[in-house]
Parts: sequence; C-alpha cells; structure tokens
Amino acid sequence: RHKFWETQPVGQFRDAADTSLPNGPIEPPTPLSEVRADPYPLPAAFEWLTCDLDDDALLADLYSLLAHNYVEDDENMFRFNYSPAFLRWALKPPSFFRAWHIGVRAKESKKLVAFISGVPARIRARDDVVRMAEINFLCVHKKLRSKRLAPVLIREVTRRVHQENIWQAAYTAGVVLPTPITTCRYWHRSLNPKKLIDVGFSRLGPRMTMSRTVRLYKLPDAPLTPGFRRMELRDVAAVTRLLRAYLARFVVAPDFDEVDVEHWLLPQEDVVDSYLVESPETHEVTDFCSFYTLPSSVLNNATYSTLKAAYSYYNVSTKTPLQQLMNDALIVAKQKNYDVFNALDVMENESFLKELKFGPGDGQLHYYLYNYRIRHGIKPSELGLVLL
Ligand code: YNC
Ligand code: MG
Repeated sequence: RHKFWETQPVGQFRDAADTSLPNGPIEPPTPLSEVRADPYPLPAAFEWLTCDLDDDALLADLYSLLAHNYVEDDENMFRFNYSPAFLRWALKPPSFFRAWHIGVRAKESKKLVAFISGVPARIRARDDVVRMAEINFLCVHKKLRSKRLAPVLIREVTRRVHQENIWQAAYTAGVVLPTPITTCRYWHRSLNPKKLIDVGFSRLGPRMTMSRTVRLYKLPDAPLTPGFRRMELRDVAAVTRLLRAYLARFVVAPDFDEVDVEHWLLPQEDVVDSYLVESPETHEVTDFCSFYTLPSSVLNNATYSTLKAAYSYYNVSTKTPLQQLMNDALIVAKQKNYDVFNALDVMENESFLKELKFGPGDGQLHYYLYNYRIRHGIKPSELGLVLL
C-alpha cells in the first residue's frame, strides 16, 4: 500500500501489535563512509539546487512556489501563505545547514518546481535527547504531482541529514503515513467572526445572528494580567529556565537552550510574538505565551484575499492560570488585527480551548518520527513539540 514508506525505517502498520519491538532507534547509524556520496537522480529535465535563503530573489521564488502549491484545506478554500521573513526564520535557526534547503528546478527555464527542507534540533523522547532534523515545506508543483517525485526529495534530504551524522527526524503531515506517534486536532478561536463567516472559514451557528456572534467573540481592548508585556532580549535566560522546566513534563519535546530560545521565541514582527508576565512586586518572570504568524490565502473570494492567523506556539504558566494567560494572548492578537487564533490540542491546551471559545476544526495533524520507535504512541497531551 505504501510502496515508498514500506522501505523506510519507520514504525510499520503491520508491527503495531508487536510488543517485543524496543523503543528508540529502529536502525543503527551506518559509518559515514557508507553514506551515498552523490545526489539521487532526478528525471532528465530537472536539477538539484541548494538554496541560499539570504538571496532575496531565491527566497522570492521559494515564497511563490509555496504560495501557489503548498498545503490547502480539504475543500480547497484556503492555502498556507508563509511570508518570506517567516521562511527565513523557520529555515535558518542556530547551526542550520544550507545543504538541507533543497530545491528542484527545471534545467531549461530555471524555474523552481519542488522543495524540501530540514533544520537541526535536539528532541527528547522520554529520557533520550536525540539530534534530529525537523523536515518541513515538502512541496511539488501542482503540474508535477503523482510522478513519485516526493520519494526522491525525501531520500535526498535523508542522505544530506545522514552526511551530518544525524539519523533521526521529526515531521508532521495532514496525511496518514506509517506510523503517527500521535494525531492532533486544530482548534480555532474567532477574532473577526464576520470576516471568517464571509470567507467561508466558519458558519453562523444555529439560532445565531451576526450581531450576537460578534458580541460572543468580543474581547477586552488590552491584556488584563498585571505585568503582562512583550518578551525582550534581556528575558532570554528567564524564559529558557521556565520553558525547560515546563517541557520536561512531556514525553516528546524539544531540548531548548538559550541560543534556541533567542531564535525561536524572541519576537519578530509578523513572524513570532512572545509575551510574559513579570511580577510587579518581585520582577520575576512567572508565565510565558507565544504564537507565530501564518496567513492563509483565501481562494476564490471577491472581497478578501488573505486571512491573518496566529498559531499558538509554546506557553508556560506557573502563577497566572493558563486560561487567563491565553485570554491575554487572544487580546493582543485581536489588537494586532489577526482574524483567527489557532491551537493544537497538544501540551495542556485542552484545559483552555472550550472555555476560551475555540471550536474544533476538521482535519487532523499527524506527528511522525523517522528511525525512532515510540511503542503504542502517545496522547496529544503528552506531546510538547510544535512544528511550523
Ligand atoms: C507527505 N506529506 O505516501 P507511498 S508536510 C511524506 N509526507 O508514498 P508523489 C508523503 N510522504 O505511500 P505527490 C506526503 N505526501 O507510496 C505524500 N507522501 O509510500 C508520499 N502537496 O509521491 C505518499 N506538503 O511524488 C507516497 O506524490 C509518495 O506528487 C507519493 O507529492 C507529494 O512538509 C507532495 O501537502 C506532498 O506538494 C509533495 O502532494 C505534494 O502528491 C504537495 O507521487 C501540497 O509520497 C503540499 C503538502 C506536505 C507538507 C511536510 C513534511 C514532510 C515530511 C517528509 C518525510 C520526511 C522523512 C524524514 C527525512 C529525514 C530523515 C533523516 C535522518
Ligand atoms: Mg510527483
């Protein structure tokens, strides 16, 4: 059934019931001298291109490939529209490898027609901190679909990851592959209900009028928690301490140090936003919340061309109740003109979703590890990892 995935070191569906298989790596590393030295062959009209994302023209090509060909919802009403600045942030974390930014272009026209990327990360599974690649932005131009190009891209990124002596990876997908470690659902909190209804993202509830709906989702003008403010560079050490202590509670989570926190969580306009609570008395940082910005193109609507969406990222509460903290996150997102605030049911998010008027989305997000078995999988609430 899965001609490609059946050949890969991933949990296979037929092994799901086999309790004798151990947790951890599925295959041992091979000596680096045995890692294939040459790129995998492509169909004759195409060539590999290692992408330099500091090159604005190349970044614009990547932006455009994804803006026209990347992930859509099941009804093809919306398509992710990752911004160039976001792509740079997502693909150039500390110690990134340029060789892992892999394009395919047409030899003749030089047009970029496919892409896959990896970035390095340390991810902990139970007690085991593992160097991994986070694989993302796999995309094949719509005109080149179903020609088995995706397996070539995946094999090539795997080869380049192996060349760095890294043997595991983490990734998410909307499709079911062998075998998810967990399956999550997105929840959506309307901030601009009228627009969301106009573009077909949500519908007016039964026995609801537009004005009642607008009132239902109304939020205060400013955050309510005393000491709630934007994160700054001087907060990196405190945020790292909070986050490390919190993520230790989950079965699978990133192992962030201060260098990672500065990259992944220090605010960047329209890319990532982070807020914290600094106690007005002790000046201690007690709570933290963050979201990233990922607009979607609205396909086929006469009035609107994009939805501005915030995605819940990492949140830590030690003093301010998590629900109150996330209510303040909703308030700042509304102030900044986002149309919707999205969150997965990972970590402790279930504890605030219903109370803060998030509704469940359709469609699921499956989380995967490559060459690492987690027997029986985990629950979304045991997952402390958010991929972009
Ligand atoms: C997918 N999303 O099952 P079988 S998520 C992985 N992730 O193989 P073809 C996928 N595999 O089943 P198309 C996949 N989607 O026969 C399909 N596949 O074994 C598998 N969409 O290839 C599929 N982006 O080229 C099948 O299919 C084989 O032309 C079929 O191309 C697929 O970034 C795709 O959703 C997704 O651009 C590129 O449809 C195309 O359809 C497309 O005939 C819109 O491929 C955009 C989209 C995917 C977003 C993402 C994570 C990717 C993870 C890849 C796996 C990484 C493994 C770890 C590597 C490093 C290891 C180390 C160490
Ligand atoms: Mg293809």
